[in-house]
Amino acid sequence: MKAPTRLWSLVVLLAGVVGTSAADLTKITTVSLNGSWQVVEAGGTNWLPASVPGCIHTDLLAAQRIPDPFFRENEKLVQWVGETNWIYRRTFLAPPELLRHKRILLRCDGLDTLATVRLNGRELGRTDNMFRTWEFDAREALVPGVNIIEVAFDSPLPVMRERNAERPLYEWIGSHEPSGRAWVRKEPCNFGWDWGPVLITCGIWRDIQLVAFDEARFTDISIQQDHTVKEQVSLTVQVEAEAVSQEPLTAIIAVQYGDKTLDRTFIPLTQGKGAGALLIKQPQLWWPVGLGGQPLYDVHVGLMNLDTDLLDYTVKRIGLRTVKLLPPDRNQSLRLAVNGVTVFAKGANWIPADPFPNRVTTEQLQRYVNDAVAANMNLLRFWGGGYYEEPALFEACDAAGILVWLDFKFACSSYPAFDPAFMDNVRQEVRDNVKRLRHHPSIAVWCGNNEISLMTKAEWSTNSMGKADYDKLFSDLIGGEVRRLAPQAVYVPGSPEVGDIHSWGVWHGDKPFESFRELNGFMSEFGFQSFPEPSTVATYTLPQDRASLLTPVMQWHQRSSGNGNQKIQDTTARYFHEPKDFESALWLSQILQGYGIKMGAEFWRQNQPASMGCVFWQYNDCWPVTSWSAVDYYGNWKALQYFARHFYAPVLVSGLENPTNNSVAIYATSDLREEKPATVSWEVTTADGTSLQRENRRVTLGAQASQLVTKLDLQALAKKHGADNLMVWLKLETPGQPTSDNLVTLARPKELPLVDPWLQTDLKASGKQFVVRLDARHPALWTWLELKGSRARYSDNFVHVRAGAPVEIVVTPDQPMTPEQFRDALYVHNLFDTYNN
Ligand code: BMA
Repeated sequence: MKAPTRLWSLVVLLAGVVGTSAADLTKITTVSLNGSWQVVEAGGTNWLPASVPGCIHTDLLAAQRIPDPFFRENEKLVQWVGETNWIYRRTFLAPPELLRHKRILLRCDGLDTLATVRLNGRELGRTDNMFRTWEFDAREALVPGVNIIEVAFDSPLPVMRERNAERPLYEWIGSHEPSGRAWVRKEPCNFGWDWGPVLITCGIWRDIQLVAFDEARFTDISIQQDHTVKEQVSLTVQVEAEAVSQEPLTAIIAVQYGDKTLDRTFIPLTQGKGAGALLIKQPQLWWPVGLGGQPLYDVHVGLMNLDTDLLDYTVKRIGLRTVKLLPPDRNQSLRLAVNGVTVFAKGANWIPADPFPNRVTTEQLQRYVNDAVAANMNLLRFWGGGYYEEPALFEACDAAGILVWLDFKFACSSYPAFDPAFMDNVRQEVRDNVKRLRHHPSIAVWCGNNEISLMTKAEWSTNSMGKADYDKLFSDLIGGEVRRLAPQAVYVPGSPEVGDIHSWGVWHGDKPFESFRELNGFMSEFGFQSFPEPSTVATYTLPQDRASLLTPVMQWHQRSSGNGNQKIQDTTARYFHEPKDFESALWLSQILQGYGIKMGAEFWRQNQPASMGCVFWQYNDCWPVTSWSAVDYYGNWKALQYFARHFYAPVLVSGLENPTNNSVAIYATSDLREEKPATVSWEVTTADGTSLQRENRRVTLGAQASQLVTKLDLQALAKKHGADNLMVWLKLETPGQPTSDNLVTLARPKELPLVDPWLQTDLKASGKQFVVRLDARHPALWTWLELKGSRARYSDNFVHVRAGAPVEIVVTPDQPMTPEQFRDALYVHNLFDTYNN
């Protein structure tokens, strides 16, 4: 097609001169209906102010109609909210230019969940899936001037009860949780989970707007990459448009990197469809963090009529990469390969950051992702019991090089795959979300569900989902849609299912941490709980609730089956001495958790490629609670997150003790893509720090490999000083990388005859930061800083301090502090003083 000159100027315009603001120049009129609404209990008259996007609980909180559901056992007091039907409404002015359009849609990006939508009293439609994008024809119902929109939400509970009474669906649920959630396409963990409250909410949880146009608009844009020819990547951009008129349509496509337009093309659309190719020479590939950079390219797409009016415009930010998930073979586990390079996956499982998604800010999401990078993770698994996350979370992962294992939102329950209406609903949900998300380079794996294969048997029964229906839903329907809409994407029907492992013998099976070492593979879940820190516990307790770990309020903020708090206490007693008080017990549980997870993580890294993934359960929390998380609800790093920064470091020295023959194997592990010279050194001391033996060895770290450096035979030293008394201090130094330090003991920490470390603290203020220098006469294990009453970032924490090896920790308080205030607030703890000495 010959391009008129105006077209070329549009191309230039699209490809950078005005960038994304080109969207404002299209012939589509949008009117946002976000903002101030009102809400009332169905049948009532007492309208309260409401916010959109939002949900009923945050509206009731703002109107002071409910207490904070996180405080003590208040959750019980607000259960009526989830049982109630609610009506949202607002008025808005329809400007004349809106009403002049031929097609006017009401577009709802998220309605949670059973909603009836009315405009000026006329029903536009009903919804039954919070994960779908709903569009309704609004043209007939709109009037000039003032309009009233109303969205009425029914409680999902009656439907769940009714349908489950007819045909119960087997599910794993906690004792406070309602049955039958699988009947409703709503965030599964909104009904509670073994780390989350039962706060069944409703509302307009994403944007709502009117979208009006006369000629056409985009309905779909997909981009495929071809990496088969060296030094170039070709893109195939497929475009679909909805046309109101018969007029010919053209799409213009341009790809831009920084402010440089690399290629552009025009595609005439036939019946609203067309595809065009773009070529990128000398492509800069996107890599997971640690293996390379994260360059992002913008694909601009404009839609035009014969007069070259810009009808619609959009931009997709992509990264150039290939991803494969390679099946386990003889000596290698399931593993990811990005751009042909295998990746040892290091990460954790992401859960929703709040029961009320509207409370989660973009800044918070970015911080979580930055914190994952800071802890040397390269993968987050967005677990299947939550919701399909906001673009901001995917964008943060794209920019940071965090790979995403993305579960579709099905978890721990059998689902009614025998019900055609349910299947149709899921099909739409999958289409909406695959189309919305597939361009993100961070998404490495799409996964049908969490753990449903574990409850699937040949036939349906009171404790199983039938295999044929399982396959119909997860392989045929969801898998089929992913293959069709994102043919280059990796899809697996479930986790664990394709060689990944959920290892729960330790927490749910009461096995010792050492049993993590009985398995190799791609560990997509394993975990152990800890309490949040005292400042977080203080947010949901009164002093009397802190009398012990087992008070009713402490138990309420613990949702694991079995007695979770007791389990933490019992496990603490297996590895450590009894903590001297409540706060020490909280902190010690975090050290215990970090100690256990480290044992697994280091072992699996040592054993690559027999293990090629370590993704612990769980990264974050959705409320202040005792759980498996590494970062608590308020974003505080638990000890585990600091431990992860070390055990996930690109270059790691670690040990494997064998108390039966008093030996310690020393491993050096590197995720770097090139070989490196390194020095590994070790020193054996007694628990009071007396040096018994030291040695070092020069090694070549293999690229992306792990090696046994040496095996120390400590028989003689054990005989002389006692095996429990021995500590092996490891160090690995390699140019350009932080030093990796580690400590291995033959005995569990409680057997170590530790002495008072005589810890010395020195403070230096430097701008908004404080440098805390720690020095000790004897080993001070897991030394940590606490700023009472203030939140802060710590460059490290829970570190071992030894005589002659002072440690400096940089503390950045969230709010500025004077040196005096800092000194008063600072507490320095270590393992020794958690005990009654
Ligand atoms: C796994 C997860 C979650 C759960 C966790 C802890 O099963 O998939 O469902 O929260 O274990 O029990």
